Amino acid sequence: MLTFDLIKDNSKKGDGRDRSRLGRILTDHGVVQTPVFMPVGTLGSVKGVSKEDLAHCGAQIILGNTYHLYLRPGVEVIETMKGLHAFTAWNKPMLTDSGGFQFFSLAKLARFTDEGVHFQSHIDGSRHFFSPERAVEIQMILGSDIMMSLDWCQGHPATDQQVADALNKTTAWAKRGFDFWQENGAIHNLFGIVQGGMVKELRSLSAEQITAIDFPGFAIGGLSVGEPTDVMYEMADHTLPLLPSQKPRYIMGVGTPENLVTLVGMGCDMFDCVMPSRNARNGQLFTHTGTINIPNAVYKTDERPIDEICDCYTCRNYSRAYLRHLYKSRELLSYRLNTIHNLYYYLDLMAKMRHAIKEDKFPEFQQQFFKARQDQ
Ligand code: PRF
Ligand code: ZN
Repeated sequence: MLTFDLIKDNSKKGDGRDRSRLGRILTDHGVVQTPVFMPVGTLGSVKGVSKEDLAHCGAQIILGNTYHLYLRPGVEVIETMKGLHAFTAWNKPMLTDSGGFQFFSLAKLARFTDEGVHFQSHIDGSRHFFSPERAVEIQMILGSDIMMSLDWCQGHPATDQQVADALNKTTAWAKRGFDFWQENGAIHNLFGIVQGGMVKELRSLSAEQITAIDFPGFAIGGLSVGEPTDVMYEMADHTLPLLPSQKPRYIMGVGTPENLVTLVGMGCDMFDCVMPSRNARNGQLFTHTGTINIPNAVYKTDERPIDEICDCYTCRNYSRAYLRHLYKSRELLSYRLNTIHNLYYYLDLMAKMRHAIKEDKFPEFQQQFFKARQDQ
């Protein structure tokens, strides 16, 4: 069973503007220091990098996707291989998403009913069905340290009626998934997900219903689905204080470095996003003054590393000019080196935030972080 030690909670002091928190999540595969960023390894692999690369980047926990792993290689294979940890040789904590969001992003192929989701494989068109119970059962077989409830993520824009329907289904499914988990030994951990679109009243209602269930942790879903950034912040700011302070709070699929620094200040503990890894493969690299696009001609003979203050393997060894050349030549090494840098940047940013919170300097950290970008 999950233990969450809340080491520090700044919402309890000062003027309430800094609500950052410092914590530790204890799982069967080790400790996770929060606030934490989880690199995305949809198919049980963070694209382009090895577990040694991930360790160098400072990854404490990675995220896998139930939907993808269920379709390929299939639950039977992973069960025979004694679970996702043994299969992938990743022996640190792992979180799996339930599939709720994949059905949303592959919506043409999915049909939602009260019972669950009927969907067609994006690989071969075969027909499948996930009930909230089945989604938990599969994640228990995968052996994920933190499992997510099956939810319904409503896109943006949507009518209040659509948002309310998705919310009601999400609550009913959360209860069913939770009961199934309890009846089957309550092994590992199961998080509930708050929905409610961009409507504060519906966010409040969803938070009330989901937190009435005794999940070991809570997530905010349905954000960063096409709404403007200030609306995303408004919704997160509204919802985070409605979640119990003694349990971890996870905002799903968010976001940019700026988003992370802002949301940590609002009291969010966990994040995941494909951005650092996906953008690396597209040649967009993060630096402390903003992003650079490595194919740009200005880097043709640039001898500097991606970011002069970065200690990652890529920055310690390679020039922008060489990385540009690798990228333009579609060399496989380009994917690995760029991904190492971007993940190191994200994970180091989280480590710096944890340090600042510990030292009672988070507001100053936030200010400096945004100033370095303005000075560009
Ligand atoms: N639900 C689930 N996974 C998610 C989301 C969600 O709403 C999001 C939304 N940003 C990302 N991943 N289950
Ligand atoms: Zn670097």
